[in-house]
Amino acid sequence: KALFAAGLLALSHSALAITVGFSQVGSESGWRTAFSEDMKAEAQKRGIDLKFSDGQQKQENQIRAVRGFIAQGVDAIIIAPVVETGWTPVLREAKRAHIPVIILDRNIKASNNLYVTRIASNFEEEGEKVGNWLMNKTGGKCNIVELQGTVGATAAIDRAKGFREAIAKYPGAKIIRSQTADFTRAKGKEVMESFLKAEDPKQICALFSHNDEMALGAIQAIKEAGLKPGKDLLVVSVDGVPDYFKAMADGDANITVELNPHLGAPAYDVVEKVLKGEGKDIPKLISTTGDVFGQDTAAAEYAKRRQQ
Ligand code: GZL
Repeated sequence: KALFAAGLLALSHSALAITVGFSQVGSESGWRTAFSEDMKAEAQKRGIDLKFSDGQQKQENQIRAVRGFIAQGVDAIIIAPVVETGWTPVLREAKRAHIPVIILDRNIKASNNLYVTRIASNFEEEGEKVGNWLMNKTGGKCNIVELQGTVGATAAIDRAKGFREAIAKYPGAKIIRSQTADFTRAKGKEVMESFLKAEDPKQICALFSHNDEMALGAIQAIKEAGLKPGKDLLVVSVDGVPDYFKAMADGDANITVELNPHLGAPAYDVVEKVLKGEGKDIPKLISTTGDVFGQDTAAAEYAKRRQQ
């Protein structure tokens, strides 16, 4: 009898547990892995059965994973899309299967009746905040090289846009080189090396990197070229990963705009609301944008973050 009761309990428990399929971009940056860890930890905390899929930065892997979640009949699907186009067909399949979809972080070009909401930072604002800081620091006179994020990713498209808007009114501010380094540290180093060969390094006033990971690679290249990053060549970026706070504390980088990696709680709040039938008044965009952090608080912030 006890065995039977235990079986029932287990059954009822599993019946109660929400199953969520999460299709993640990949593990290209420290920010991305912090985001993934948060999604797993928060699911664990809430007793949510999370099916996690790492897309290795390829959209076809992400779409295949979403199709798998639909076939498994998960209760909800969460997608962190690598690029903005190409999502409509698979989102329609999820809709036909009556599985709610939530978009996290980067944006997609698809009708917003195909997903419940998007939770993200305002990437354009991030680019503007970096541009404004740099113009204040340099009095609007600066030859800038730019490491762009993944081609087709709204984080890259909009950070580039916001940065350009911020520097547009300064005729002395010029972007003299711009190239994608796919948000990774290795490519960031590689592309920065090519910039330093193509230009007279003494003519480069600043590096604007779309994320800290690429900036950390570029800092190595700047040092190997015999220059002092953060001094001879200003370094400004986005994300706020611990290693970058260390670089700022060491004087090798100047500022970053923090990007919140803790998207688990707001995402699962939406899932739980929708599954209880309370999803109708959820806004189509839930967005927060981080603050600018600099060298003055870097050591303290680093000490706080590396323990997390
Ligand atoms: C932006 C996010 C970017 C991070 C990078 O929200 O999509 O992707 O800035 C990551 O670190 O690769």
